[in-house]
Amino acid sequence: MSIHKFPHNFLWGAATASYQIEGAWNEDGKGESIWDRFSHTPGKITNADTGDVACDHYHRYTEDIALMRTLGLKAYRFSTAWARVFPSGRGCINTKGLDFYDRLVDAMCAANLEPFLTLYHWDLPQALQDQGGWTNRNTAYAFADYAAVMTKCLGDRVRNWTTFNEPSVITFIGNLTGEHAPGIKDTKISYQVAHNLNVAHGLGVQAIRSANSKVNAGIVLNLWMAEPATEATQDVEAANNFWDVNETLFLDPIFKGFYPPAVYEAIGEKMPEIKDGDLALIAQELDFVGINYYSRNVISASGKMNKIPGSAYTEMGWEVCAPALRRMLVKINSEYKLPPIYITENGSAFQDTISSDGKIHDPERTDYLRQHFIQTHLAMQDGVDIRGYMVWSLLDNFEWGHGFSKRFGMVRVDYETQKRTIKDSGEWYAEVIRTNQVRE
Ligand code: GCO
Repeated sequence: MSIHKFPHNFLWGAATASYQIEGAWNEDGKGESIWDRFSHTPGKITNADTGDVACDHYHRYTEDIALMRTLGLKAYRFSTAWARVFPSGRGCINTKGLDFYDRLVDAMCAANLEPFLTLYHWDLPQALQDQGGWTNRNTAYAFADYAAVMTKCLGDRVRNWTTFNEPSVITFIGNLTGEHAPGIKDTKISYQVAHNLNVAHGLGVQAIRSANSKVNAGIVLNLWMAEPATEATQDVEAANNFWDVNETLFLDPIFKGFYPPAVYEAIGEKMPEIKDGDLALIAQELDFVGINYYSRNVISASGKMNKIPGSAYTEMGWEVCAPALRRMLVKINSEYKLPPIYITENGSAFQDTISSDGKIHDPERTDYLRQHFIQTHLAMQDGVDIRGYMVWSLLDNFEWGHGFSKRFGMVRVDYETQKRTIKDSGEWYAEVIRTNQVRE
């Protein structure tokens, strides 16, 4: 049995997001967000679930940080709710909202947790959406103002700042398929949103650095490796083109300073309006990049394959394919000049049951993590500079359109009682962190 030993300072952590865990949706002066509006709209969320209460983290954060200490986490990736600090998106600051994050960060520091703060994990203030949201370039400037205030307030304790979580999901699930807030279904709008998010990222990095030049600035991108169904030329070409059109919309402008030709060819007259200077603004040098990985897309000349014979699948219907994580990391490491990488999300949803001993035995979730940790270690041996790993997720939480029906947590949340129970996968992860190694 081989053992994968990680570097001594490898940062093992877990990730969450504000709307998915905080609750207190309209408490202490918080403004409405697009996810409050979306989840309150009938027909949008499974079982009509909302994030109104979620994991009640707003009130239970000290208990949750104690859980992180029990697991021995070294880092915690969380996001701040823009509308809790700027109820209208810009202008007057809600000091109670800022105070919450001040207390939360203090509690992380007291627990020796390295904070990784994401400024935008999808919960735009509704007041800004009412003015066009991300289709309106002015939202990018409001984002920069929000970034500056947060960095001024927390930058003395938070060293790692992420502008956006998964801009491609914001773009396409929120503005093309409409399955996420704000529920728009328009191709041209979605590409203008993508560009405005890129611009907001550039402005946000500048704002973070001007507020505190000592902090690290980055972005979190979700990348699904595109792989050919067979080695046939037409499948290989289809897979390469699928990646070039779908996975480069943020990677290329941020790390190469231009949109790739494949995107221009694919969307033609739907290309967004790009102002002079935008591309240089977007390509701010970054201190780190977060990569979220869950699975891959298998592509043939006739399109994306839905089911791969012989593969296991999670509750989300995502193929379990850990080797594709390694292949994707090696690919981007060879094609881009990247800063140090953190795996900022990786995890799996499986049906959990509480056994007679009160435990949650979740071997599939443990094995999913084991496989992906091993592939990450192999990628590091291939020369990819990976500094840490944030498991998605610490807690079961509000899984967007799926509501509470999908459980990703290493800690189970009983949403009726808010009781937390560490699952076997959490116990296993604690041992990985303690020993800093993974056994095959
Ligand atoms: C994402 C988001 C998370 C999700 C998780 C499971 O990557 O989609 O960052 O908020 O909950 O990935 O889908």
